[in-house]
Amino acid sequence: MSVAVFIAVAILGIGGWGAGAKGFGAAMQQKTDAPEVKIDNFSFGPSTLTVSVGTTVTWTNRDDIPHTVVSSDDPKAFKSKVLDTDEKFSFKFDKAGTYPYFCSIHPKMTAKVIVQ
Ligand SMILES: [Cu+2]
Repeated sequence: MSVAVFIAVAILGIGGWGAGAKGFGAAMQQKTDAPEVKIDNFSFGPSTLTVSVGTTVTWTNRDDIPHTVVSSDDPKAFKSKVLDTDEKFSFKFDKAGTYPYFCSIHPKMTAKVIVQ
């Protein structure tokens, strides 16, 4: 094998691996039946979560500080109580749309759920 062919194969190999890994990630996201948003270090992760209609999303407070999960819409689509460390809040999204939310204790913490 010449050096040029070797390099071409190596580049193609890396490109193929990258595309494969991305496809795998997307497939994993769509297959998740019970998606979870982790609250940690004053942020929601992922900050944008896309789910299908009828999905229940669970938020878990992994921070050592209390947080809440409150819909920014009016009227509010959902509102959690104050979540202490490791406490969870779940909400089932029955209607398509974009659901922005925030933490009422730290209003700079914002994120959204997209339901399609
Ligand atoms: Cu908070």
